Amino acid sequence: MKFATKAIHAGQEPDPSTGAIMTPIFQTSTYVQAAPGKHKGFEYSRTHNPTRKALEANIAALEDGQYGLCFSSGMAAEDTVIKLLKPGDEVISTNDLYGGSFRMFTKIFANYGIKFHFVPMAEPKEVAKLINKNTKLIWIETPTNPMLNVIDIKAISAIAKKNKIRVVVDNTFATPYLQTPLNLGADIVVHSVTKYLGGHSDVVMGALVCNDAALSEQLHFIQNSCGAIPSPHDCFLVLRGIKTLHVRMDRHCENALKVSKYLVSHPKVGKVYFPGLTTHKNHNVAKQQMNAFGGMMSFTLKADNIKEAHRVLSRFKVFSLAESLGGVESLCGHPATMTHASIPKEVREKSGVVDSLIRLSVGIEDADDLIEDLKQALK
Ligand code: P1T
Repeated sequence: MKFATKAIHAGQEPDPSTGAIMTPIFQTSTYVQAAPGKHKGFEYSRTHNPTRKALEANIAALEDGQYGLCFSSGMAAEDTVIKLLKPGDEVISTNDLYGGSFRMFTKIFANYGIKFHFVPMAEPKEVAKLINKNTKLIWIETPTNPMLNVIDIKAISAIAKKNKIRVVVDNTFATPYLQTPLNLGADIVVHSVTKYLGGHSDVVMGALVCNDAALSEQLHFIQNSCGAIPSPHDCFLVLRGIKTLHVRMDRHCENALKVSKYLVSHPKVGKVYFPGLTTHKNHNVAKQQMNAFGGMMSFTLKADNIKEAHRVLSRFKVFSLAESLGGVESLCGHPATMTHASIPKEVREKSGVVDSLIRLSVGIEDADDLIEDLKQALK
């Protein structure tokens, strides 16, 4: 089945009791058993829920994976992956990643004896240098948040495979419509479903997808033991959101390309980071592993200071100043004082998160209105 058909149908059957075409919201915590242990596959909703099951099957199908698991947030999904590890284990992660992931690795799991190394992964050979017998996981985010670096999933997965190390890819920015990491050699795909999959800025959720039955059992064991599951109602909203994922992504990509070209030509703009520009450092890798370039971009101002960035941000009329991304509406943000405020200035600047960096989540409004808004905000 092709992507658009899977987005609408995968994991979903008309409800057998009524024929309802939409998967019902099974708003129940428990299920009646005919006798102890005699049930229809559902015992307790932390363990299994039919609405969640439909969504998990749907997201797995979109990622060309066998097994999907949904969580109460993207961070809860990431937390589950790191809980596969033991004290003494090491993780090699991209140095440019969502600030919340960096915070969880360095402020929570480092205290449990797990060691994290952060490297710029746009050059795969940087990863090979850090591998040792304790390395258990390579953590890729591509395109990265907020610098839009593109990491070669195939090249890094090949290095990992040789060393029997698992590769995790945070596919939040690309979505499975643009990139399927499992097909490129990754072992686990992570999503902040909150973003493009949900698509309407009304749900916080996370997901994992993998192809290995034993690994999926382990992840399900942690999901059930630790309990960070999403509500049936949120699962319904995301099932509904995903039905238009491909249509929304086409417009996000089209608008973002237009906006990036406008920014490149603007006299007050310094650098523009967008994988769709031929000047992007890894544009060729992006062309190989992505079907299109997504709706996210960042740019700097020639006047590189927080005051000027805040001035521009305060003038937007269509772009809303907000954390998050991937909804139908355009958002703008200031990583240095918002999503990446928990990363020390000298660390964030090394990966390009300078004081004037502005991140855009280009929505699916009319591109002319978005460009007009940028024009008046940058005046
Ligand atoms: O917010 P949550 O659903 O828990 O997802 C965390 C997360 C994981 N991975 C990536 C790449 C992300 O961008 C995020 C969340 N990001 C934002 C809230 C943001 O504004 O960048």
